[in-house]
Amino acid sequence: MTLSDCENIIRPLLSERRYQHCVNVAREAKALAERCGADTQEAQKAGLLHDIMKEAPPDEQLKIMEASGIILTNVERGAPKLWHAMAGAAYLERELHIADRDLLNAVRYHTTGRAGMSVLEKIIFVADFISAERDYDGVEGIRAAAQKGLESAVIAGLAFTLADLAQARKPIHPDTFSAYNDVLLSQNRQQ
Ligand code: DGI
Ligand code: FE
Ligand code: FE
Repeated sequence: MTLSDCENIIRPLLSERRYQHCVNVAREAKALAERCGADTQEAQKAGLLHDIMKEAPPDEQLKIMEASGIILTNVERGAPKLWHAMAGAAYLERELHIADRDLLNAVRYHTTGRAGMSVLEKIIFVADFISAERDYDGVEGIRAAAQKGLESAVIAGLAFTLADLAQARKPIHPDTFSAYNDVLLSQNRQQ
């Protein structure tokens, strides 16, 4: 599958604004991959595809997850914003017959992260936070962390999300916690 195949797949499924976000995430993912010696093609593909189900109706997202045997936890049921990542990976696997496990995981875990993320998973997680059009309060801090290294940026992104969710009294997915502890502890070990 080429990059233009990926563009053609997502274009009819997304608004112009969301499509542009995916193009920007792909561009950022390419830059991050170059800096850490990862596969730039894979990074761009995952960047283009990561939000493929973002604008699908919630009942369609639920249907795709159900069809692929995903049973939602209570936290997941109560947080529809988490669905597009799981539904996206399920859609890519079942409907588009993509078998690349690393790419599927990069899509599946791009919102929460998880313990034991691969380099590609970290790249997409970070690229989604700092893509060119992002302008939320705090984005500059995460961009600065990315200058230090991929792990620093993952930690900064997770710390931002955890604080934000707790502040808003929203449920926090266990994968978000495990990702934070895992990357933080493995980074401390390396220092
Ligand atoms: O799809 P994007 O908008 O590009 O970004 P995303 O997939 O990272 O989604 C961000 C949203 O997901 C944001 O509103 C916070 C929410 N989110 C991330 N982790 C968690 C979460 N929501 C809950 N309830 N729990 C989480 O652990
Ligand atoms: Fe997303
Ligand atoms: Fe995104």
